[in-house]
Amino acid sequence: LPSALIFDVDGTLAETEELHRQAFNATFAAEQLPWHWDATLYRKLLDVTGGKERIAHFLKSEPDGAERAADRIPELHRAKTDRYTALVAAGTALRPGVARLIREAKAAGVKLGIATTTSLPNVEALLESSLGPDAMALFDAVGAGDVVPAKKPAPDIYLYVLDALKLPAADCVAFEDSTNGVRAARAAGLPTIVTPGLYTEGDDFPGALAVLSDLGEPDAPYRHLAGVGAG
Ligand code: XBP
Ligand code: MG
Repeated sequence: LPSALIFDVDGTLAETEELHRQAFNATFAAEQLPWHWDATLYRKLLDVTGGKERIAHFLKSEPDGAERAADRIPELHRAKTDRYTALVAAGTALRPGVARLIREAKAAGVKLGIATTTSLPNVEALLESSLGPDAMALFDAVGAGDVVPAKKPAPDIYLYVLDALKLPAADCVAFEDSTNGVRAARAAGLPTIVTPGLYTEGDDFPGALAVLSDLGEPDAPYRHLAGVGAG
């Protein structure tokens, strides 16, 4: 077995990206900003990871929006995080097989990590609403948001988590749903299993160990983990 499983959050643990989109749009509307991100535009905007970075990138294509709002990004993003955590706390299901994999890895003494570009309050809200109030304690290392300066596809967040786990990349497995995520994990040296989701179906995942519809098939994770790790 691998020594640790390291999970991406959005799209991998749960289909949260629609809730992020909703939270961004509700925040723009509440602030009387004339922006609305439909699903087609949002899919393109996901090329830029991180909510603050995503807004800044969007503003480059808004001729008069840029000057008006650029200095308000941190404030807008805080309001978006408040909206998103409230949406998630109302109840969000994990993707098939995720809870079982976490539970069985824990029981087998395999360590667990989180490596995400999303903000820490969002991770806590998702995990506590889906796995219970003590969910964060299941994880031996959590890397989220601005804890590293360069977000995915840079490897930094995965290197941060590996450093916290004190494990070599080759002994661990990363779980991702996006091209940016796979690039980050592979650049950190991690074998990476991909479960594409709503916003990443049909994308390319160069270097992935396996691309699976989800982790729900009884044998799926173990079939692909069998040859990986320190054993
Ligand atoms: C996905 C992202 C995040 C979220 C928004 O992260 O790109 O930016 O869309 O989160 P991952 P914030 O799949 O790596 O978890 O607004 O909190 O940045
Ligand atoms: Mg993701």
